[in-house]
Amino acid sequence: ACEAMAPRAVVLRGFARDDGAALLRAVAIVTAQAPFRHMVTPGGFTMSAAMTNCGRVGWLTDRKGYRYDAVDPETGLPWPGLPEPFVALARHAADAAGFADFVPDACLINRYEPGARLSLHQDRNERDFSAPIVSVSLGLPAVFLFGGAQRNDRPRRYRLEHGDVAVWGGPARLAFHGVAPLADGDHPLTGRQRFNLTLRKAL
Ligand code: MD5
Ligand code: FE
Repeated sequence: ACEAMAPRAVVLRGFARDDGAALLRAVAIVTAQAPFRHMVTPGGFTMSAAMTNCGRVGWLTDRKGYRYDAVDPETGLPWPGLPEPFVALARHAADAAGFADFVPDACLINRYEPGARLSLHQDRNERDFSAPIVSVSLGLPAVFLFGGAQRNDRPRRYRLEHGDVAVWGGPARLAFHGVAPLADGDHPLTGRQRFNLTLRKAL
């Protein structure tokens, strides 16, 4: 099942459900080397979602700004490589959404606990906005807020569940978006947590 949010932006319902356990095992391997942490925004706020990365570069924020870096500032080590199941899923999902030959080089992993949220923002730190972004939801469901090109555009709300995969390309690639505060719950694979994998071509 495929639901269009906007031109060239779709939700593939349940696309990753059968791979959920394997993807979560890969998350555990990545986070053993690059632990989840709460980053600080340039404005000095600590983010409620915990984050880490894998791939050639990882997305960071601190008092100096937003950027990609090849080194994890917490460990001083390169980020762990992209797990093969992440790469395969991203390619297959992009393909199903009409983006041939998507090769991600970075994955931001977000972890939400009850109450954690992501305020409206645009993803603008990548070099090539023509590549899509593939987002995989695992664990507890969330309400995704999908706005427009302007911060003031009233967002539409989409419930994203375990195994749902969203692919953002075209004009939607630069839409404002966010995640509403996570409702409490208990998921058989993740407990009181939601994970989101955001696969990007950053370089
Ligand atoms: C999440 N993460 O659920 C979301 C999923 C992030 C982030 O937003 O930056 O870590 S990715 C949703 C997304 C990506 C790119 C474009 C659009 C949505 N969009 O145009 O709506 O943790
Ligand atoms: Fe985003």
